[in-house]
Amino acid sequence: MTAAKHQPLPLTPMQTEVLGGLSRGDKHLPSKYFYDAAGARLFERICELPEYYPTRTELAILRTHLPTISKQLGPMRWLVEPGSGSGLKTRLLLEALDQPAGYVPIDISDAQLKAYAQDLRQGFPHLNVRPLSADFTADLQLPEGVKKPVIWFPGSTLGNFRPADAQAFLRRLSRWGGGAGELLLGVDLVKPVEVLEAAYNDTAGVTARFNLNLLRHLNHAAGCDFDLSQFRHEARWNPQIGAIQMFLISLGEQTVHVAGHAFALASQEAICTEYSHKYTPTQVEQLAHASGWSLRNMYSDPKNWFGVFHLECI
Ligand code: AVJ
Repeated sequence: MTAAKHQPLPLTPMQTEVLGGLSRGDKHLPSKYFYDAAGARLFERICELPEYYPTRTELAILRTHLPTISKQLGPMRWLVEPGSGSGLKTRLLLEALDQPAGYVPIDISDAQLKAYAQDLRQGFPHLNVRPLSADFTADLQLPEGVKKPVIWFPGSTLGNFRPADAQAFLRRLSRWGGGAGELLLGVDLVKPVEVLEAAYNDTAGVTARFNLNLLRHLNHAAGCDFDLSQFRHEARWNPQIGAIQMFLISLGEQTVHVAGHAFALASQEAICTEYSHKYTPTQVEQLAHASGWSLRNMYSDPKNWFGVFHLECI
């Protein structure tokens, strides 16, 4: 078969998303593509940074309150984790649960999921691990027999959703396993802007590398030609929407290509790469209520910087 040279190749889903985001007046790139292997390693380093408080704060809350949470959940529960691989936090929860019926990690990357499940079986030889390879934001079917699941969504990953999407996602979760489950939701809370901005502008520059790595990943995986030396990292609090936004700022006038399509960038033009919404406890409760959940308990740290919300299906 001969293909005419000028005929464009069909676009991959990733290229379609990138093209869509760069075609907007306010340019965006999808934050889910931060996490290639290098990005995942950089994120692990972010979690160790002195400025990045969420991971260690959530861990401290769990260490303090897991005995209580476990008692309230009761024995023989299924634990379901959309987006598997929260490592230590999940291990602590599994250790605290009273005779868990099983654990269902859900991830889009089948290879990563299998490796994670194998690893986990080593540490928990008696645990029934049932990995599910799926897009957890789409409709999905939990394994047969998983009823009244305890859904575990830590790390303030919910903050990456725009509020309307967060609501739709929580609504979907309320129907998993036929409904009437419970949800343990970790959410980063509103706090002084200096603390928030420092967490995303660390002095060691790891977050900057994490942000720029998105371009490197897209160059490899989506046929782009971003010149990483022509962008700088910026993160700032957006008070209108209550979110930290990360940007890559074009250092000069330039043209970038995505699968043969050209995009002009003005000097200082910003590409938004991530939203990290922060909530007050009241806002979380309202969001939960609007999507089929009611609050059983909220656990926090002494400074109220992070919340672990125990929700139950209405
Ligand atoms: C993993 C999405 C919760 O928003 O704080 C860390 C990702 N971005 N530093 C966050 C992130 C920059 C993180 N989440």
